[in-house]
Amino acid sequence: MDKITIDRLKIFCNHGVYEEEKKNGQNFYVTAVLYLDTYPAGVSDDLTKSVNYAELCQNITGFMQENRYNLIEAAAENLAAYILTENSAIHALELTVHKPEAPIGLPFENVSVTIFREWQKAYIALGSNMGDCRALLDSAIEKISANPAVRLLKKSSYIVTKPYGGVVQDDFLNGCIEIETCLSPQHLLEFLHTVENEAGRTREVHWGPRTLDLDIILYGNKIINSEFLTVPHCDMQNRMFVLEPLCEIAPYAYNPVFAKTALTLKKELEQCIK
Ligand code: A4P
Ligand code: MG
Repeated sequence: MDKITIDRLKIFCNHGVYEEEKKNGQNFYVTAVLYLDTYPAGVSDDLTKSVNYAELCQNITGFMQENRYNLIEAAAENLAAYILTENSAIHALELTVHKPEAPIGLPFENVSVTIFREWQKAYIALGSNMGDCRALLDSAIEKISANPAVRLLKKSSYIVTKPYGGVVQDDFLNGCIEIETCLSPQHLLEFLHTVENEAGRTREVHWGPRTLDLDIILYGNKIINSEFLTVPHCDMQNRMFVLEPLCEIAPYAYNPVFAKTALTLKKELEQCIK
């Protein structure tokens, strides 16, 4: 991907753990490498097709001066989210916050933190079999879309499905959405848990009845196997209630574990069920 680099933008502001730093302020420097497609601006010579870096420098300065953080990690994290959500042309960002005047009490040249954040496509499966299922799914999608770090791209129809997994319970209403997000997979999961909790979700029976279940089915081409998160979803290949809505909006969504598209997985599952 093409990039535009803003190198060491100097900003006087008041981040720091110590009271003196908050009160007196010091010079910080921000380096931002913006990853975007410069082709439309390159062939048209039209600023509106690119990122206006003069305006962005003003906005970065404003953000760093209007907000106060103890840590440069927090300044970088929040600034990255601000830049990515406010500038739709920027796909990814490498951001460095330098603090060369940090109160270390020893001779040193610089201290800095560098982070990389990007927009990624992800698929979320939605399910409900308690209460007003349709209203619960609609409200979940509304809440997800209201997060500035998420863009809703596509939404499947809802389908009524028989319970899967052996627990005797009511039928489910299932659906799937395609989003773009600059939240990391872990932060996306935490955010989805807050949306589940707001819908009155309790966790009593594994695979049991629920007001709202939000599962991350795919996140870019990432493969994640941590204690709290498995992506691609470890059972998506066996769940028609996931594959059917997913194929409606993204038949070519790719499962990097099986190296197969959603459509191939659905066809294979149909063969198994026959
Ligand atoms: N977790 C790990 N990977 C993921 C992921 N990719 N997405 C962890 C979301 N969460 C993930 O989930 C337990 C933990 O899984 C989470 O805290 C997270 O850290 P949970 O929703 O809290 O608990 P659960 O519901 O008991 O388990 P699980 O595995 O989420 O249940 P499922 O797999 O969602 O199955 N039948 C039909 N027809 N339609 C349905 O929607 N849903 C279920 C629930 C059963 N049968 C169904 C349906
Ligand atoms: Mg779940």
